[in-house]
Amino acid sequence: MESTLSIIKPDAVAKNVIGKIVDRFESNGLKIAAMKKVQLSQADAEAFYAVHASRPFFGELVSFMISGPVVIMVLEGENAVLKNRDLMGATNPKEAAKGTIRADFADSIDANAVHGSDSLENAKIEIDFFFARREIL
Ligand code: RTP
Ligand code: MG
Repeated sequence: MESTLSIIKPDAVAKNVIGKIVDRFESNGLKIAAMKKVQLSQADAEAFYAVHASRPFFGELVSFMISGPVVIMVLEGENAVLKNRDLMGATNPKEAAKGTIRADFADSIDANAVHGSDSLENAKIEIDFFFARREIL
């Protein structure tokens, strides 16, 4: 059993498709072990995406992530990290495979609907960043 972190980004929350995205996870064998709606601060977003701090898109990424509320989840299941990445599709929705969350709900490489941990190691770090043990059930 693995756990991974998922974020429904501000664009998808604004589009009112939280339920449709959660359904993709539940329909594909992932369980919602924790879930909360949060308005990230600039400091939250900068710390969460610190690995990208030197990238040219960092400023845009941070301002996009704080442009409205997000929904943060811990997903649990077999191969949860990879399964979530497969369900999400490619970073750029134009390149995302048919039927993936980004192909169906994302508008651009910035407003790309969801975040998902990219490794088991990062999943643990990201889950600890947002959730206390008692919030994960
Ligand atoms: P995420 O971390 O949000 O799940 O996305 P990802 O792994 O598919 O992509 P990553 O390389 O980690 O990049 C994080 C987010 O930064 C934005 N980005 N913009 N303009 C660009 O070239 C560019 N590249 C990445 C995307 O919003 C991406 O989700
Ligand atoms: Mg990433």
